[in-house]
Amino acid sequence: MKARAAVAWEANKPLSIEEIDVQGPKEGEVLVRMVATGVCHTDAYTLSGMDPEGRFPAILGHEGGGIVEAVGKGVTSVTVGDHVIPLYTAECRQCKFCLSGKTNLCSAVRATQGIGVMPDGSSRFSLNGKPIYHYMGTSTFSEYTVLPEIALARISKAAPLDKVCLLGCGITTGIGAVHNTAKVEPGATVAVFGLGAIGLSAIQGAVMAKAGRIIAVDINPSRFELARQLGATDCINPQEHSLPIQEVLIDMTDGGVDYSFECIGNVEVMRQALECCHKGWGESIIIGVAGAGQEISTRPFQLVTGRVWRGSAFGGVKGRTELPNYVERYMSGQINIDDFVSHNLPLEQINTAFDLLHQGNGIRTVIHF
Ligand code: NAD
Ligand code: DAO
Ligand code: ZN
Repeated sequence: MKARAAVAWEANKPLSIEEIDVQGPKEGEVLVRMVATGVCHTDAYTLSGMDPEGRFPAILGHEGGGIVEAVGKGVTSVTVGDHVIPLYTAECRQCKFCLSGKTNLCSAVRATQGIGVMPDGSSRFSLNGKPIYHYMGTSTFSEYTVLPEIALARISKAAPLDKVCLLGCGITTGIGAVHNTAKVEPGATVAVFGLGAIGLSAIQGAVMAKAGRIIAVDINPSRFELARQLGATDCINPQEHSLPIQEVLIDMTDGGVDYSFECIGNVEVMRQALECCHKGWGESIIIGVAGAGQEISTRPFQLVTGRVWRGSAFGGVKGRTELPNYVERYMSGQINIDDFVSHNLPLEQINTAFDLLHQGNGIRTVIHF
């Protein structure tokens, strides 16, 4: 079938709207009609050429909401007409990772997903016979996309797809990192570095966890209003302080925070986020994705004296099992998504969404098909 899609022909070039060919779903696969998709910092990162897994030409996008159009042989967990959120972290429920009870990472389709193809090694996208790679196993910047059945969360049909698409990445990641990775407890002091969709969602997660103090840190002060509205108790711009930000935070919190979250992808900030943690027990969670080849550093004594460094992918959330409940929590007013949608644009204007992201203008643009 034909589909309108935004194709990334090469790194650092605007996406190009094309009418591509999409092959139907093979065994275990599902064809999804996308209704809406967010544009995340990670899409921009891959388009910049800094992502070691980035292959071109590709159809980017991983924060989508859509409707099942057709299913391949053997598919049992979704049916035509179901509303779904694509998962870049699949959940097969059978692999060593899924069965471990220790992680949401799943190995079932990981190897092929990482090189931009479906589990059988081929792509379902092409133009004039030339294959176009998948991206993160999701490729939500296409009107029609194909995913393995195990990479789809089936959600309530009552939920607006142009809002809950953001649960496909940013909002779930921030909330999940607080609950599943850090396990923030009531009364805890929390610092969140970077107030994009991820950091602002970590703030809402910290409020849900009943954190006592939530310190929001960003160099873009236009982010502070929403941070406060979501529950930040303090907002700090490191550029307004002469001392290193970790020292400022330690002074403010009688020795450091209980939990910090790095939601930027900056290795210098990762160090600040670790070092502002309280001696003996403070934990820092890395969520941001740093450029290829970059490394983190600190004095080992920071760890010897009890600070802990962790990382979190998709907030530790098992998508097929847990995402439907995130959708329900949005529907019942417990999760804020609406305030994160700063712009709505048609697919044809997707490059404007990348411009807005680079300008730090708004939180999330939602693309409508
Ligand atoms: P974003 O660009 O919308 O937000 C980043 C924020 O960081 C901005 O407000 C910016 O002003 C601020 N910032 C930049 N430099 C700073 C500094 N030195 N000190 C303080 N603040 C600074 O990005 P986003 O979409 O919220 O994504 C954040 C990061 O999370 C990205 O690296 C993205 O790739 C990553 N990510 C990770 C996962 C995961 O599962 N681990 C999932 C989604 C996104
Ligand atoms: O299982 O080896 C693996 C990798 C899983 C990838 C998980 C994604 C981590 C965060 C990437 C940014 C998401 C938008
Ligand atoms: Zn698995």
